[in-house]
Amino acid sequence: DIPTLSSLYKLKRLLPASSTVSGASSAYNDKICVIRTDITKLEVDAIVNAANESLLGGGGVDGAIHRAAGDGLYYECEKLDGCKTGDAKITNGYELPCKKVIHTVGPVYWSTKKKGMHTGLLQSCYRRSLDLAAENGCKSIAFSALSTGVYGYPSGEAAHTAIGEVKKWLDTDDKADKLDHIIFCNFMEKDEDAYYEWLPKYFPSA
Ligand code: AR6
Repeated sequence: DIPTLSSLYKLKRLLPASSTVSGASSAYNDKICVIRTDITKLEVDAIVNAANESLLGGGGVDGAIHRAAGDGLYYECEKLDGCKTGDAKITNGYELPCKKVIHTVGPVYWSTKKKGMHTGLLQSCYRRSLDLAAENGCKSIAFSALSTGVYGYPSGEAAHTAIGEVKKWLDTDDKADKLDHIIFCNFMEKDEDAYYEWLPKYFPSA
């Protein structure tokens, strides 16, 4: 399947002028996009952080988001009383170019897999994040590849679960028409490759 590039123009408008959208970036059905870039640079309404239960920052994308957002984000997170795995909480974006940050806590792959809970928890992260975005007036949301770094989720399995759950939400949720752009923002090539494999299976090119 060759993905359509019909809404690459729209996607570029969501990015700062200085950033480049590589030719490999693709847009699906005008609503779903996959890109590879630093999520802290995106001028979208909401970016989704792969946080931990403390919500007080860490390494990986969480560290990058807290560094770029500045202390204001930390102080707001301190008041949130943490977040359970599979759940999500929303804050302002502070010095980030996005308006809101949705902090969700993905499952640690091996420990949750032993209990057969990994898929349900990762699905819940995507669903809760989409709910919060729609409930808070966000029209565009960019997801980092939740749980695929320190938390050890295999890229292909994570992409399959992420895309499947987003598709299900779009097909069934009353709030689905509130979101105009859902962007899967990867950082590593292996994760981007997984999205190219799975996206056309759920969102065939128009
Ligand atoms: N922009 C976009 N994606 C990024 C960026 C970035 N700037 N930096 C890393 N990634 P991880 P997890 C990708 O480890 O597995 C933290 O310490 C990265 O390549 O950030 O959910 C938290 O505090 C990977 O694909 O999150 C938790 O303790 C994806 O982001 C723990 O790590 C997620 O990798 C959460 O682990």
